[in-house]
Amino acid sequence: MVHAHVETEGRTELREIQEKRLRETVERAYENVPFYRERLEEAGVEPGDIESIDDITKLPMTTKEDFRDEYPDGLFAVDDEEVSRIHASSGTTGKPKIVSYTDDDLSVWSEVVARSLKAGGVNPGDTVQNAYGYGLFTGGLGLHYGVEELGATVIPIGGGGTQRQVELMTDLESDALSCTPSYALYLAETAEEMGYDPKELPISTIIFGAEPCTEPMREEIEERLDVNGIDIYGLSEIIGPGVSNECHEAQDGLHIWEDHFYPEVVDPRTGEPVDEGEEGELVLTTLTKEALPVLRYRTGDLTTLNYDECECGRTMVRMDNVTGRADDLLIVRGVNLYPSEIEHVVLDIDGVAPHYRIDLHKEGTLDVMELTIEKDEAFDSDDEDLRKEIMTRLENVLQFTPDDLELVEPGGIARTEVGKVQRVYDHRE
Ligand code: DLL
Repeated sequence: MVHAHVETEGRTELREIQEKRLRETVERAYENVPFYRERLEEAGVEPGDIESIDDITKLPMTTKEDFRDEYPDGLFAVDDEEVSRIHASSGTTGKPKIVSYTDDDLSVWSEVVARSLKAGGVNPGDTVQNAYGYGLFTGGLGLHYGVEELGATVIPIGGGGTQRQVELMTDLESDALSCTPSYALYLAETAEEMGYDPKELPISTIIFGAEPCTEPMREEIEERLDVNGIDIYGLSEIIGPGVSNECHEAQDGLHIWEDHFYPEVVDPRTGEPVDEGEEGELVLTTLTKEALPVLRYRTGDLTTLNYDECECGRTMVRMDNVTGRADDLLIVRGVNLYPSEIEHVVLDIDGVAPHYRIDLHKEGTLDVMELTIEKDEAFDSDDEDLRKEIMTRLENVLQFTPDDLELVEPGGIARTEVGKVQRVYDHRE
């Protein structure tokens, strides 16, 4: 069962929709955004040159820096009066990226989030407790209106206040929870401390996103709370949550709502398209956005596209779960490592809790990595054995071991109650 008929549309028909919408989007960007007109002219492209989807590669790419340079509204394609809502994504450095929506954009957003929820196994009539932060962050309001569009009930509790979340969830018999994966674990721990068995909580689905979640982390969430953990992906620059979502039937990749967002995957170093099925950086083009059309946006997120048929019947392409970003890459003593690779190895080991941090320092000219890992509640063996096992596995799988490995007691790593979790602290600058 799908939310919208187009989710099972034939690929040929879908392509026709995409082509028509791509032409309209390029036209809109060219006519209304001086930045895009200039970029297209530099590239020697006119809107009329874009006839088929394959012509998309003629278009220049848009980057995070372009959003920063055009701060606050240089990329907007409509007058202020037509803008119904503003959101912003706070980067760790510099100005936030400001994004805008017309009424129609907001309708599209609710629609794609409703599709996402339905794909994730949430149904009209269900109650969804929305624990994403409300405000400039797109998570809160994005999920909120999607739940309403689906015909489900939303509890707009927002982030934090975890004891209250647990109580309300129990009293109101919430069917689903939407939050970051790290918060789902924190909620499970809090429930335990309050004397609840997390498995007995009424929720059967968690719609998690906004930060990476490796497979061992997902298993931990599903097992601890006895839920289905469903991945929702999105980013402010494109719309917010609801660019793609896993279906509960297959739980094997996230269907991209391709009638609104056109995906490509490129080599992060060269920007050239990779072969089908190869990993690379996701590049997205909006196909219907009015206030902020975005051409070939380099998301920084690493994934692969899978055009195989899905058992759920949806025909829309699937992307792999995003477990890393091109700019997450750590270069430590000349070795290239993604934090998600370390997480994958470490969380698979018995005795380890899904909480860790990576600290990088300089000692003279040498990079030094300190890995701090929390022991699991059930762990009752020798620390030295666990330490050895972690080191051996890291060496065997990644040919890399940290300079210092510290094991801490359960609860020893600070939790993130609001916002996105931070696991890497690079003190080298
Ligand atoms: O995080 C939108 C969102 C809200 C998505 C709620 C899902 C749920 P931004 O703050 O602009 O928007 O951050 C976007 O977060 O480029 C990814 O790097 C990361 N991200 C988002 N969803 C996922 C996910 C929201 N499911 C950036 N898995 C993106 C991994 C994700 N990373």
